[in-house]
Amino acid sequence: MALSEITITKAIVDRFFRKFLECVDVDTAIVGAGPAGLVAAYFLAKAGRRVAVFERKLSIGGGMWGGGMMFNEIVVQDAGREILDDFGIRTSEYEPGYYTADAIETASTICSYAMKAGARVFNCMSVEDVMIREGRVIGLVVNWSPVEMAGLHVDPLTVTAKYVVDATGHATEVLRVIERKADVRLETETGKVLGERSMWAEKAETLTLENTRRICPGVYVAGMSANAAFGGPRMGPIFGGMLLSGKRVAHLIAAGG
Ligand code: 48F
Repeated sequence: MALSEITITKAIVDRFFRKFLECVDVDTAIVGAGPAGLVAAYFLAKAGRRVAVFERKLSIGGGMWGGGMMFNEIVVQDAGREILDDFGIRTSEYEPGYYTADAIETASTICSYAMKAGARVFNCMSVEDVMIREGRVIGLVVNWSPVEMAGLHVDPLTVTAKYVVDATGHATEVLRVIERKADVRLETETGKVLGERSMWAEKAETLTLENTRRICPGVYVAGMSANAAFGGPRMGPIFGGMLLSGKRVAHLIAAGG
């Protein structure tokens, strides 16, 4: 049988749009496919929720791939290791309470589990705005990242979601848009993003979990974004807090939002 380039083209266009149409109205829209976003996607999809993840970059994984300073190993503590065990990711004890895992195995395996559980990931899509009705975020405004990068004047499209998770890492991008454009007070001390503090791994790891919560009607924060929102410190390449935060936000949403 001769291969037809046109059939290949039609297959890609047809299948992509079918996939995208299934995700224009979801239960949970997660912004950012870093460790927190992907773990959240897995546990929510496993709980039967319809989940779409929007990732600006071509590659998923966020800050995981590079380990610390491009040495592609990550470190987790006991509780973080238990989550890696759930995914069948190999860990190795370095010293009591410190385990290492290969960053590439970790990123690729978590993403694979999330997708096989039913989550959809849209890479190269940036979230540039939100939709708000009566004080509640009800969806996202998305555009192709290359449009954003090239500064092209192209209007975006929209997706609706019962819940949005800001898992955008250090930048807290969804919250920044809400802060800038909406009349919605964030559930922080000042009603605004408090901003990330300097590196303090131990404190940050505990705070990440405490800070993983609803931040305004319709929106949850997870991962580094949660710490940045509530004025917590950064933690560098120890990833237990990120993984646990993803699991916690999924649990909060699955338990009834
Ligand atoms: O930064 P990232 O990995 O966030 P995380 O899951 O994990 C943080 C750690 O990697 C590390 C750390 C500690 O362990 O401090 O930094 O909290 O992943 C965030 C992802 O969100 C994407 C971004 O490209 C990255 O892959 N992202 C950010 N803003 C947007 C976005 C946006 N507006 N639209 C789509 N994706």
